[in-house]
Amino acid sequence: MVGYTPGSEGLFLWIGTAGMALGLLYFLGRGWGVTDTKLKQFYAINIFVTTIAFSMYFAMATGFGVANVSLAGGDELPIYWARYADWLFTTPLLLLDIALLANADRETIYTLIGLDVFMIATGLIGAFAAQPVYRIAWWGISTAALLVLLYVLVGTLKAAAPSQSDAARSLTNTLKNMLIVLWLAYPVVWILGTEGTLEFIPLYTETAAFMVLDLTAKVGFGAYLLKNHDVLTSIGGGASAGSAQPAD
Ligand SMILES: *C/C=C(C)/C=C/C=C(C)/C=C/C1=C(C)CCCC1(C)C
Repeated sequence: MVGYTPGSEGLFLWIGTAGMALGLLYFLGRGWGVTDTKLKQFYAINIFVTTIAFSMYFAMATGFGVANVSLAGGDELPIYWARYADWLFTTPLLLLDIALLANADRETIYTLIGLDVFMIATGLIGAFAAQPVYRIAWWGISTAALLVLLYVLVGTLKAAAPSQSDAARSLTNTLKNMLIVLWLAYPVVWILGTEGTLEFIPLYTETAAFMVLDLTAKVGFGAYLLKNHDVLTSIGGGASAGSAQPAD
């Protein structure tokens, strides 16, 4: 636990740490002096996301945030639990980005966040289960929550589309597609990686894959969102509802 020294996968944990730090500095630099309240809100969210991810990557790279799980067969599995601590807070914030962009109501936001927290929590249980069959069962439960979450998200964004300006709708669509593709990759890496105990991909490759996914889903996603100052400042004041074109 404390004092664990990462193996060769440590390289990717350091790249993740550096990448999150750069993303954080970029958002801080770009957000500096922003006065518009809506814009400030989006900057705050993404600054939080990269701060949390930076801290957790730093923790993992320095050998904190990892535990040895004893499997039923007697094997020991190093589990980087700090990932879940990161995701528990960062994934709701990323959903908030897109929900605010679409002007989603409070109930929808709570539903999305509830499903999301459930997904990460059940994934964490799976990561600590001693029996491979239970690990896979928890993976299934967590993945089901992800699918429901994406279904609710797509429905929400579809309903919001007619009241959005063209620019906001197109930004929302790009971010939605990015989110769907990236988030669906997480359970695949998990089940094929060490957590799934199927041993298709080793810890080294798995750590690299999560690092690339994390950087893209946080820094890439946030940078793309925040590039669009004009759209973000005009949310809610887009094309008049009703007269807007039908959603695609
Ligand atoms: C910045 C971090 C992000 C966007 C993380 C997203 C993580 C997920 C969508 C994780 C999902 C999982 C499952 C659906 C099942 C197995 C366990 C997880 C937690 C990897």
